[in-house]
Amino acid sequence: MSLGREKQARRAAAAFGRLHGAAPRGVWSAPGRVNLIGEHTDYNDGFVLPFALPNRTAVAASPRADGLLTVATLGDDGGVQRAEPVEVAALEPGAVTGWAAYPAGVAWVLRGHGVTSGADLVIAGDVPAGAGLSSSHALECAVALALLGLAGVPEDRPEIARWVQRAENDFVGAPTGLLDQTASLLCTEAHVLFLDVRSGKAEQVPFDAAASGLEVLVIDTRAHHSNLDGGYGARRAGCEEAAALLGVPALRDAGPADVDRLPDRLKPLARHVVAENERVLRSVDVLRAGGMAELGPLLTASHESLRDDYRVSCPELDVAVDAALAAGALGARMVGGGFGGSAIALTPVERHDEVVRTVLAAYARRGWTAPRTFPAVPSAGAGRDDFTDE
Ligand code: GAF
Repeated sequence: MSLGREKQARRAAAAFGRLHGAAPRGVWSAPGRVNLIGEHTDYNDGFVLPFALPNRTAVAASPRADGLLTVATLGDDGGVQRAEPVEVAALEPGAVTGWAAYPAGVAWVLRGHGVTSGADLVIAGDVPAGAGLSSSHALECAVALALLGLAGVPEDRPEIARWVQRAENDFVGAPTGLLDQTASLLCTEAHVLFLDVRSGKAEQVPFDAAASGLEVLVIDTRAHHSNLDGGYGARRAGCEEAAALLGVPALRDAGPADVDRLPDRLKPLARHVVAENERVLRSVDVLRAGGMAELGPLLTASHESLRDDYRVSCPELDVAVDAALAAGALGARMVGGGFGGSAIALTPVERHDEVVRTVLAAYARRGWTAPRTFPAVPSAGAGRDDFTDE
């Protein structure tokens, strides 16, 4: 187990002990993700290529006999925030709001699959929230594994991903696709996950940027991102309308010629999805052929398409991408839903300092909060955290 993973597991277990006066039955954790390429393609039945971050959310859990679900979360300062306890049997969409809706939503979905008893959950983690790095799905996936683990239900990860999606869509109210929870549940160390969302076919593709003298630098712009704000849902609805007008099940089935048949207002959305799917396939070809630097132009083209056609970027993301490229990154793009959150820059290791310095300077010139930057390597997916006390 990585040091970071063990640290979060121990923090969650220790806080559990303090709150409940006993050790938890177990600790489960799940990572945030970076999507190398394939943005806003998942709900169009397309292709994505994420990897798991070393940053994780851990959930220390024990069953309860009284049917209540209690949730507490440990802050960075060691303070604990406790949600109002809820009865699992009484959960329904709208009954719980705010951060506690994520674990409650998972319990609500799992109740329909035989997991009906209550539990005490204590959460600790280091996935930055609102940074487009999938903190909400890390939390939901860790809670799902914890509740299933406590109930002794065998894990079917693709199925769990669909359950977590349902919690997010129908309980939390965010109309998100399958990218984030699948990444959190299926990614493995040193690989990107090539997922065909329509078929569910998932392939682990080796990814070692360091072997090519490169790194994937994450730039968290600190501009707040949320999939609940309406912009995400509007893009999704536009794609569904475009597919219906073309008479295809999803934009996955459209080609460049189809885009021209659409009304002007829908053309840019469809153009992005068609081209982005193609870029994922080309990226996988590059990686299979042992390339890495050749990913750069594909990443930048993805950003330009998200900025100009899909229109989900924002000034903070564009400045981060432009500054990184100006300082020698081979390619850069926003990741996740957009409207804030994080960008990635494929950066030669010897240009790391220069890229970071240039991005920070560009932000400082505009009077913006300094972004947080860190290189990310593909890390382990979700699982149970067994650690021993020496
Ligand atoms: C968010 C969503 F949760 C994903 O499902 C995906 O659509 C992504 O935005 C955009 O690619 O992270």
